[in-house]
Amino acid sequence: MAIISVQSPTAELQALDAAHHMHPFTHGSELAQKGARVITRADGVWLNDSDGNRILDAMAGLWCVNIGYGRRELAQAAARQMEELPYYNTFFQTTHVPAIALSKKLSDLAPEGFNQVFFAGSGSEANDTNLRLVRTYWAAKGQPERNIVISRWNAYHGSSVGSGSLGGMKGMHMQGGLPIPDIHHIDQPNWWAEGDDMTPEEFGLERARQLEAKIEELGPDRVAAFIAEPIQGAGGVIVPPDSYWPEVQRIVDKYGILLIADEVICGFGRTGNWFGSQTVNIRPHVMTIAKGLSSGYQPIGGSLVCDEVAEVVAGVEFNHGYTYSGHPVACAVALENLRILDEEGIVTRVREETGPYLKEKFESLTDHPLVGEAKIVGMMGSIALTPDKDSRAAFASDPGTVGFICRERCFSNNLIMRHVGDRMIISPPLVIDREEIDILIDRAWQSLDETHVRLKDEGLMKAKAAA
Ligand code: PXG
Repeated sequence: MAIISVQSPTAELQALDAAHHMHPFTHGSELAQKGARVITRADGVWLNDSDGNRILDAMAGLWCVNIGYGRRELAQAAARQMEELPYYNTFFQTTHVPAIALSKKLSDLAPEGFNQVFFAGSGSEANDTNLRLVRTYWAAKGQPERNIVISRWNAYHGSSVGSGSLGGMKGMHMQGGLPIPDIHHIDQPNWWAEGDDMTPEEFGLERARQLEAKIEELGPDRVAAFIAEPIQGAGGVIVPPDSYWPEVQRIVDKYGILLIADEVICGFGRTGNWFGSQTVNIRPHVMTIAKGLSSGYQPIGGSLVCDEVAEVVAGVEFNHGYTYSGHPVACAVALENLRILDEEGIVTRVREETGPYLKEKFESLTDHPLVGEAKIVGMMGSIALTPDKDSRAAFASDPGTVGFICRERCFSNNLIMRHVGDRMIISPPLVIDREEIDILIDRAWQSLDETHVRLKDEGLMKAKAAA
């Protein structure tokens, strides 16, 4: 058989992929019929596929390639580390230099009072760590009955049994026996879709107070923690009303429960600060990290743990860890990634320069007849598609029908912009420049126009009847 390479014909690669590769979150036989898109190379914000297309990646892979593709320094850091020490573990009272250096660097970057990190291979693993960590914390303090974690519907915290249970994706809960016990969910602060005739501020308070009501319902001495993304990502880039987080912080403080901020998407500059918690001004006890930590160049995640929790857990043996906790190559690459983010001022540039420029352009999409609200913080944004802006109506078609059409139009215009239901979302590499932002917005506008024509042709511009 011929060698499989980027030179192989696309159809051949697709056939082999369909025959042997099971894809995540994919209907296997549908994809096999259609054929997967084969990505071959990438640089900066641009992807190349096997058909020679050059595609603007407005999702930074899966929200992770913060420094952009093709940075040789990271490849070189990996090669150096592989030659020196490709693997050793951090169990059984051993350590190594990359894990030491990365944990020190993370402690320097994190808000005051975060000086410990527990490494994992991914965000899912890190949230599994967090579930056991907060329960271990309360047990060590003599309150083992405090084992409930409250989360939010439509949250995404990972795909393992523990993290998938923490998440609030109903489609995931339907498969494989999730959620595990003692995890409860409250509603997300999605004003556009669920705010009815409340103002955003009233609605933000109402959604935050669901946390208080849930704690009272379950029993304040049973609740260990609340977990949330500062800004919900995979749930549709839901930017909460300004009233939301201060009220959540008040409630967390009042009941003395732990706050886990899932920073897997929001961390490492995505919102214009090192951590999303700084942008929304909250004081978490634990922060989940992954993705932008290595800009996706190596699989690595972790939990940043505040001093109070770290000290209590240090008093017991925490029977938890992964073969690749603190993998030396992943740590070396993450360290180089953080050096670049830091020394090249990329986070500051997002906050002060390219972020505001993108915001202005992105918000101008609301001039398009299909676009209701446009919300963006730093470099994560979403637009709500609607058949009627004034009433904030949803489409009469099944949720996601219109979003899917729009996503297909974006693909064919060489723009990767995703859909969550009928919201379109972006999360480009943080290094995107003004010229590339202009291209992004032009292609988005063009795709929206084409979507609009198609919706009119197919009679899909109909509003869902009010409930
Ligand atoms: N927390 C958050 C907030 C995430 O977004 C995870 C945890 C899990 O990380 P790992 O590394 O285990 O995947 C994520 C991951 C999507 C999509 O469709 C989003 C993620 C993963 C896969 C798909 O938007 N986020």
